[in-house]
Amino acid sequence: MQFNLHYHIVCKTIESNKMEISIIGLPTSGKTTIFNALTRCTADIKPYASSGISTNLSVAKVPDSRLQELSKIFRPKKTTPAEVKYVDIGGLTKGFGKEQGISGQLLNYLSTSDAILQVVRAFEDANLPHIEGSISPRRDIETLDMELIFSDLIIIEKRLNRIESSLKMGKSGERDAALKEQELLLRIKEALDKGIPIRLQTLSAEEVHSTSNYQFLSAKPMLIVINIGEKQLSDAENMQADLIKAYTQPQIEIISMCGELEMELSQLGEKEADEFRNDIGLKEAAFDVVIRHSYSLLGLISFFTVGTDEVKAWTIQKNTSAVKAAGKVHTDIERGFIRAEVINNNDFIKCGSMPEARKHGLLRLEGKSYIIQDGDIAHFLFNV
Ligand SMILES: Nc1nc2c(ncn2[C@@H]2O[C@H](COP(=O)(O)OP(=O)(O)OP(=O)(O)O)[C@@H](O)[C@H]2O)c(=O)[nH]1
Ligand SMILES: [Mg+2]
Repeated sequence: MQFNLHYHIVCKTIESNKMEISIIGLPTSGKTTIFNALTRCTADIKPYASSGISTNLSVAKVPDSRLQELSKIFRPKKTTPAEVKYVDIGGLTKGFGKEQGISGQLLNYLSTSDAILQVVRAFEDANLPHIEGSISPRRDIETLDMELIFSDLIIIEKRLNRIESSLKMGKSGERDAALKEQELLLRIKEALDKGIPIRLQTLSAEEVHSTSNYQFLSAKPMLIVINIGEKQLSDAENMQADLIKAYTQPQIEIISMCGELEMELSQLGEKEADEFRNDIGLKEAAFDVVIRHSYSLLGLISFFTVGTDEVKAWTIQKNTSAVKAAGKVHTDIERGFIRAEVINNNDFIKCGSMPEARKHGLLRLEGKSYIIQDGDIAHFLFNV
């Protein structure tokens, strides 16, 4: 079976209803600027590279017009969007993974996040020299990949040393498993040594599963954001298309945005920002685009629960069954699951109320194994 990490990486998300995305990139690529744009925060932006690891953390609500529509109909006491946690990791220098490997707090953030958002600098600014002395998004993507690969190599080497010692100790019961793991790690290491990230290596489903605990960075889903200057807006699509051509890989998506402009817009009122975007021909706000790509990268969809108390968006992995989705709402509901009443939100919004939807036969009764679709409204019937 081909390499596919989706399942393992998003299981944490399924439990927490909150996707976690770490923002990394070379110094002064605009990470904090983009973090502010995505979270409407006002973290400090400095016209020089920060020194020492610093982090900004913020939870952003996932914008979803379907949820807003449903809320208008039900007028609930509470409307709860899905959430995404962004972590902006500053102060990385070239070679950050080379000296001791990515370690401590930084490795914690990166390895526990569901996806990595890599900011790549394309904007020109003579007053703010790039650490390499020139602007080259391709080179920077490759540099960062090498850092991720290097970090994975360090983890593998440590583990191989441990396996070696335990084999010498010769506990026979564990020998077979240790030998198998050793063989797999050596194979992954050999490819990493050649500069091949794990996302491009061919591993069986079982092998992916057995290495999922290591949270290898070069296997994580990654959204690459090309940070362009305002003057490059007209050329953004071409630049993006060229990079997509060069980096079509599993687990990677590439978008571009003007970080500085998006940060300014994120501080405006919604209407004002929309008008501004219209004027300069931008179709969608950066935080909408990033969320949409993150969902698709991680294979996630949303479903809704509705009522006069609360209208809520839930994040689940594609191909989740009704009984598992119910378990996300409450474990009791999963345990005592009888049926789900399901309707697509578009159909519901057209009808305007549940009785009307029922009258038109649009409310379906589904069993445990029904696969929840993006935008479904589900009401779970259960008995415990
Ligand atoms: N012209 C231009 N400047 C930008 C853009 N995005 C960021 N900058 C500038 O680049 C500098 C660094 O931006 P930050 O967002 O702090 O960059 P960073 O990647 O967080 O930097 P470190 O945390 O120090 O690694 C600031 O002076 C920003 O104003 C952009 O899209 N266009
Ligand atoms: Mg920063």
